[in-house]
Amino acid sequence: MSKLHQARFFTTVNELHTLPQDDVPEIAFAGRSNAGKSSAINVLCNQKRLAFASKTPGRTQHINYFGIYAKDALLAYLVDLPGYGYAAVGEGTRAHWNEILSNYLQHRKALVGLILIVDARRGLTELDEQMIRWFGVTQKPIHILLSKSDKQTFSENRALLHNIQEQVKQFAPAQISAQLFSSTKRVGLQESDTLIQEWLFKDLLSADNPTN
Ligand SMILES: Nc1nc2c(ncn2[C@@H]2O[C@H](COP(=O)(O)OP(=O)(O)O)[C@@H](O)[C@H]2O)c(=O)[nH]1
Ligand SMILES: [Mg+2]
Repeated sequence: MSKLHQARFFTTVNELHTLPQDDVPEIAFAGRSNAGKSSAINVLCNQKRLAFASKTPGRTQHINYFGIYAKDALLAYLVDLPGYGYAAVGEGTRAHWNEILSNYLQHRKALVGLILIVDARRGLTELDEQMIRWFGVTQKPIHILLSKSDKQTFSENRALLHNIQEQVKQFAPAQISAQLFSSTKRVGLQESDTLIQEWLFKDLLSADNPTN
C-alpha cells in the first residue's frame, strides 16, 4: 500500500510566516483553478474528500497542508496550493497570491518537488510556465500531470505528451518530466505515486537499506 494513503488534513495557511516548521519533506501541487488538483490529491491518497474537489472554480484561496503519517509519526506533507488563473479574482487578490506563490516556490526549504497539474485539453499556459520559472531556479524536480486525459482520444493524448516534452526543453536545466493522468479513470496513478514517494522518502529508504 502507498504511504500516501495515510494522509490526513493538517492545517490551512494564508501567509508564509505561518507555514509548518516540522522538518519533514513536502511536495506541492500547483495548477490553474479547475485543472484537477484536488481530485489528483484525493485519488493519490485514496480518499474521496481529503482535498475538496469542486465544481465551482476559484474557491481554494489558501494553502492546505495534508500530513502523511506512519502510525502517529509525521513523515511528510502534501501541499495543495491556491489555484491560479481564475478570471473572477480581483487584481489585489491576484497580486497577493502571486507574491505568496513565488516566494513559497523559490524559498521553501522543505519543498522537495513540484507536481504541476495541467488540464490535457488546455495544455501548458503562460501561468503554468510562470510557476515553472519560479520553481525552476531551485533545481528541484517538476513533474507535470496531464489531467483529465480521459476526455481526449488516445492519439490526442499521445500528441499532447510529445508536445509538452518538447515545450519544457526551453526551461533547461530545470528537471521536468510529464505523464498522462486521469483522476476519474485512475490513469497514471502508479507512475505518479511511485515518483512522489521517491521524492519524499528516498532518504528514509536509503537509511532503511544501506546497500541502496
Ligand atoms: N473527466 C475528468 N474530470 C476531472 C478529472 N479531475 C478533475 N475533474 C473534474 O474537474 C473539476 C475540477 O476538479 P478539482 O479537482 O476541484 O480542480 P482544482 O480546482 O484544480 O482543485 C471537478 O468537476 C472534477 O470532478 C479527471 O481526471 N477527469
Ligand atoms: Mg482544488
